[in-house]
Amino acid sequence: MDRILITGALGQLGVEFIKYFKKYNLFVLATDVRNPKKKLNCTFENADVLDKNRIDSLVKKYDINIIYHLVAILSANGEKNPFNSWKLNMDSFQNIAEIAVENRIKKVFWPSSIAVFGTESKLELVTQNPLMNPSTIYGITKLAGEKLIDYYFKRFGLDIRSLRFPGIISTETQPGGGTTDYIIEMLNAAKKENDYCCFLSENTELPMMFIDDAIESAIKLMSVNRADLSISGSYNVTGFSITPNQLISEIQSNGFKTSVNFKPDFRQQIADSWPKKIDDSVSRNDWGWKPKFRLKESIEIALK
Ligand code: AKB
Repeated sequence: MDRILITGALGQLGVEFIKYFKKYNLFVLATDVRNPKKKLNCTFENADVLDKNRIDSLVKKYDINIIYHLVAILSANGEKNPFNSWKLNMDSFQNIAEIAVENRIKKVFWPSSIAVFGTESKLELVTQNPLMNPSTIYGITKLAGEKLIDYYFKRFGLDIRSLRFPGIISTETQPGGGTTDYIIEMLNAAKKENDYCCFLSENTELPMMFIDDAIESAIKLMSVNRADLSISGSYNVTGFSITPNQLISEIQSNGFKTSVNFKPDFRQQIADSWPKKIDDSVSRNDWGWKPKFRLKESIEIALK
């Protein structure tokens, strides 16, 4: 029986993973440095993943055999304090890897990101293995993590599985400090009939994915035989691509009024170094990935 530890459990992905696992009555230990604002439907421990001894003792105490390690400082926040971002993103990754090896954890899920790509990655349609020159410290930590996944698998047989997530559209928990966050901010502004000032220019195209697809993709990847996986780093996945202007049209066609003005800031440069579209055919071929939620449907649900 799987006994799952989720780190960074109160973030955008964590709360949705908890909901998913609880549907199947699995044991979940959620950890975070924050305390939950409302009661969680699972065991919770306040714990800092940088404190290796504490996480190690929780893994032993709760007899954990699967880890979803979701802690990260995202792209835009990362640029505000790159040293701190490297420390949190990499030291937490290393702690989890060591704990996983020492406690014979069956499998680890760790999200990578489209931030691993860069201006040399042929951004119109980014394939699985292009040249990668990430422009942010966040992207650099994700690329370093991808290399470590491969190394730890060959060196210790540690089974870490990973997806390069695009922007995630969630309705319950907000993202924090990312470059793709504009999409949720604009949707929320439309729902509240507020004006919105967009930090990316109107035609900036970026790949996105609806939260249910993000969760499904991770669960599916975690469930297949390792032998079927041709990639030992991280897989491309995507739902659809969208620009702020297309989002405005979608919001309006759902009957909402929007008043959006554009004031691109430092995040524009980050977005300009990221893919416009993602080729996820290797995921489709290796483990049967197929998104369920397309652009129109995702925006419609997010506006409810
Ligand atoms: C970000 O914008 O930093 C994240 C990501 C694409 O990894 N949402």
